[in-house]
Amino acid sequence: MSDYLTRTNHLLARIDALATISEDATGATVTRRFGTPAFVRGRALVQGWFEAAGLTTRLDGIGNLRGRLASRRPGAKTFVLASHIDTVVNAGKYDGPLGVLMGLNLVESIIQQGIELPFDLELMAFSDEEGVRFHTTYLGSKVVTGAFEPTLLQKTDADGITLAQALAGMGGDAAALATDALPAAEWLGYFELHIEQGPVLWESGVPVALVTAIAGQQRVELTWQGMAGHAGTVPMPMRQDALAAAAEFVLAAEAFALAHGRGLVATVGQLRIPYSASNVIPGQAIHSLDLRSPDAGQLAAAYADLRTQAEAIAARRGLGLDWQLVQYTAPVACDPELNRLLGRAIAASGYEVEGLVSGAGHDAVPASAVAPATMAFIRCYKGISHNPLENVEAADVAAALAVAERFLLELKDKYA
Ligand code: HGY
Ligand code: MN
Ligand code: MN
Repeated sequence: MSDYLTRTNHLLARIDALATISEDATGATVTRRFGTPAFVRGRALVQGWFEAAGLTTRLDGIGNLRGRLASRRPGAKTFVLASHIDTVVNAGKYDGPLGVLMGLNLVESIIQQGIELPFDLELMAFSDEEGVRFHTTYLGSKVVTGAFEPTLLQKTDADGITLAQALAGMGGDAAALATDALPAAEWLGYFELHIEQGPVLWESGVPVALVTAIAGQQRVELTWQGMAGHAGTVPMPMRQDALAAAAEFVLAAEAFALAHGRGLVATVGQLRIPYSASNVIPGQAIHSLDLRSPDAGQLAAAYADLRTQAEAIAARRGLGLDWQLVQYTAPVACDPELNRLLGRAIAASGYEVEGLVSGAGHDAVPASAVAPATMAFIRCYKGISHNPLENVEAADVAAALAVAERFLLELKDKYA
């Protein structure tokens, strides 16, 4: 068995161990949202592995786990290897943790081989990439890149707990967030390994690919305000049914994205009806809208068009509409020079060099604002993600590990 396959089996065993830690006490599903006790337990397990590898670790104010391997070169800059350890609800095991534990395996190998790097390596396990709890993503990487906006501390979760309160509850430190940033001048680059979360590599049979760009996102919350009423007595033409209006908009968003081909995607993933009952006409409906495109112009046009359509639906049905932009992240291009080196590592490992655009957001987005950043995608089962069926083949992970190790050695030579 190749050394990489042996190493892969070891890190996949760690993935399985981490996956047993969940907010779901039955263990039937994997959920570790930012700041929850399950998240803290999972992070502690990973921190133990960081320390066993010989990394100097710390937990920063936003709850990121950070492990540093210092170079002997005076004044060395820092190259960051990272991904996230928070999850969505009822998640797969690999989205996030695979990148962190592959990064750890690379660092372990560098230490064991006694390889001297001309730069510091900082391995980061970000605390909140998904944004599931506070509906705004990249909280961990925004702190590290100096992009965290203090107003975010007042954001509340579904239980009315503010981010500031959540930090206090998990041992975080809101006062430290500004100083937890890695100064822009110290960054050498950023590299993230992540499952593709899409079907391209699965269909092509290629185990690993470089990422050329990451799609932009618009996350919106819509609140439809109608009139609750008796399901048996209010004639249909007199209703102001908030859920019917929301449903009409959901289908309009789907139709709009379908009409615009692969570039644009639109998703309504969350919807709630306050005070819902089977015999009550919904008076209010609140739902998300997640719009993505690699093209900033297409994203802006879709956002404007769908907002106009929503307002027209509300007017025609006699409802109020509150349209709140929760978060906007622009599309980003990955660094051409890092991709040149990563492409060389892929080719040298015997694989065709494929470049993919990521429809999923990643912590490489905030990182790209302060440093050259790129990613490598690992083939995953049918491209399924954000789903317990998420899976990888050990051979594909081993292939990506070999490529990533070659990439780090390419960087070593470049900065020697
Ligand atoms: O939503 C995303 O794109 C990522 O999984 N956070
Ligand atoms: Mn992810
Ligand atoms: Mn995800």
